[in-house]
Amino acid sequence: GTLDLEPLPLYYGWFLSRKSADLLWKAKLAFLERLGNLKAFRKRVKDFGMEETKRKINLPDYFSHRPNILHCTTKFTNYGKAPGSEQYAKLEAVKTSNGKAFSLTITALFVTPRTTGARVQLGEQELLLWPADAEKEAMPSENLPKGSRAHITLGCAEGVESKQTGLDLLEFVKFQQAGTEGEDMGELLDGMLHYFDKGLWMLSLSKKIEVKVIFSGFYG
Ligand code: 2AM
Repeated sequence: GTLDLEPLPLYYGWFLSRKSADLLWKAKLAFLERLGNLKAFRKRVKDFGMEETKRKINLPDYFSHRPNILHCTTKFTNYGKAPGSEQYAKLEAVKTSNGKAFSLTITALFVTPRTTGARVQLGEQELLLWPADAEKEAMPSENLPKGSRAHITLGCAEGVESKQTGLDLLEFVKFQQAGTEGEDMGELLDGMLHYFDKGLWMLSLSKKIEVKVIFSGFYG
């Protein structure tokens, strides 16, 4: 078919509408502002390469690399060079979903010494677009649920690539799979804050955020 002659995108994913992106960005800023001012956080910043401080920590500045377009990557195809790219592009769901609108559910926001992101809970329809090996590729020795890597990168620390956000999310998932919900740090904004080991913070939202998205390839 003609598909063989068409270049593959850099990646496929769901792209947030302008309105949804603004909403999520505001939620992120509120979270970072509050977390950076929290005593419990200011006391646990060793993994962030900082010293305990009485002053507010500027987390929006710490995550200095901000994505241009908020999106949830489904498959990084690297113009066809990444393993499994052709197969993915040929999936019936991928072909029929191009340019189609979806709604994604965000259940949590998280911060690690490397990245900050939003956890995305995929529904049945969305899972059809999720690569079968996404979690295995990231963590070959683990058996993590399909879709558990799904996220929206909201920022990266200096020198960190955005790919890291999904890997960081899987660190939380590993804890949760092992039955560890982290240390309860109480309520923060519209959720419950949990601290896991090694600078991993997660805000589980009591009211999930729904975002409007369009599925498509990104060519860069
Ligand atoms: P992200 O999905 O965590 O933000 C372009 O680089 C996009 O593809 C980014 O959104 C990035 O990370 C994602 N990406 C880059 N390399 C990747 C890889 N090897 N596996 C999965 N996603 C990757």
